Amino acid sequence: MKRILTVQDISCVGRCSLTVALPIISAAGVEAGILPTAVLSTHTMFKKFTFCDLTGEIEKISETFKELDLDFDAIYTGYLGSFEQLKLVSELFDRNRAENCQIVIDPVMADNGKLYPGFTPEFAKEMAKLCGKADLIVPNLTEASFMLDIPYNPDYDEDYIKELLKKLCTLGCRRAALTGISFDKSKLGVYSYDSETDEFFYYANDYLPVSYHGTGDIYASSLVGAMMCGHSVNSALKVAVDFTLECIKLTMADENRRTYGVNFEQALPYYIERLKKD
Ligand code: PXL
Repeated sequence: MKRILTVQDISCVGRCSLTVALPIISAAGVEAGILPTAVLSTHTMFKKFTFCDLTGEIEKISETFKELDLDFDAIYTGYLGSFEQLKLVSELFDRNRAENCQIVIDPVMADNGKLYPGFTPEFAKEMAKLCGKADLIVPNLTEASFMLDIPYNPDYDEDYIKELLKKLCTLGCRRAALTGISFDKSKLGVYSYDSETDEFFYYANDYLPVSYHGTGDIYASSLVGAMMCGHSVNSALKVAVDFTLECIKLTMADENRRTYGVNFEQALPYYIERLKKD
């Protein structure tokens, strides 16, 4: 069985970061090791939340993994909250990256043209440096724009996206995949570029006119799960688009839904079936 390590916070309620990554990766039949970077009562989009920083644990845990020869088939990072955490995670990559370990970075920090609370343009530039160490990064258009220090342009065309993807790979990562890309109002998907083969790839499924918090974490987690159970990167990018859409459909259909998160739990049986196909 493959084992991954995912490094991100625990938001106790709100369906994001580890409370999403752990069940989704487990559903893929992959062991999910976790390194919690902080414990919050909810994610930071709630009007009130507690925050307990675990930055001081990162190096100790990482060194202990190394001493115990615990290795990982992938290291997947999500929300990271400070410059210090970026530095420590960069060191963790150097220390805990075994041969053939895939590093996947979701540079969670912004959406819809705006940084999330607590993030700055300087942080985005440091995140860009961390992304240079990845095999695959999965920013949305806003995160990509902040990391490259260019204006956010939601009126893009295909040439613009291709150019952006090439620029993202000049950060040093092998592949970049831009999430939430749409060229017509009926479809939404992912556009990726592999700098080693010089190949682009686009896959889209139905676009639904709603926006729920946490879909990015669901996308990245289901992508890593699919990659770890034998899907090629392009096939895993597709699985994650289809699963995220299924989660959104179920959320829309839930009349009693709470005001946060996505009903990914009810879509897990779909994910398990979807993983059996290309
Ligand atoms: O969904 C991304 C995320 C993860 N963790 C925390 C967040 C957010 C987005 O706002 O606040 C703590």
